[in-house]
Amino acid sequence: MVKAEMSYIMVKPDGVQRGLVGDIIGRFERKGFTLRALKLFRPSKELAEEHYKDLSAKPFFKDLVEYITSGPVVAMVWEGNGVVASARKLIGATNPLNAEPGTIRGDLAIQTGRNVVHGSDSPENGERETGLWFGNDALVEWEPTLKPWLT
Ligand code: RTP
Repeated sequence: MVKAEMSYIMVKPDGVQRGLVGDIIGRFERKGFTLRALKLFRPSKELAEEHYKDLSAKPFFKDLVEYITSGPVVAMVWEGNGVVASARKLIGATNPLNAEPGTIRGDLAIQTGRNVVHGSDSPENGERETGLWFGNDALVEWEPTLKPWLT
């Protein structure tokens, strides 16, 4: 069996505080991807640093970690063929001012440092981030049998 592709998607603290959780989750649901895990919690500094470790040399790294740990996030795993690239399209450009209208950031944000949502940038990072935020055994196995036209 071909291993399903997974993307780690996270509503960042500004998205939670602004009441955008339902809108953001709804976009992935309506697109047709399958939700495999979801939780609301406030991440530790260590978890945020590990998640963004590839950016640790960037001048904005400290601010980024402070932002991500400033309140609860909604952590999710979404599954489906091509979900990583598709989620990046749904999310839009890193700088929300450059993000197309119709994308999450294009519709809902104006600052790079407060861009409301994260999505894995490769299938490999989808696996890595899923393991980091959930541990693989927390994923819920289920089939969307009522909507076979989406699989
Ligand atoms: P993400 O990982 O959160 O999905 O974002 P991304 O791939 O679109 O962008 P990336 O380059 O990986 O940057 C990660 C997050 O760091 C913050 N950032 N701030 N102040 C700045 O110049 C700056 N650049 C990036 C953003 O929150 C970005 O989403």
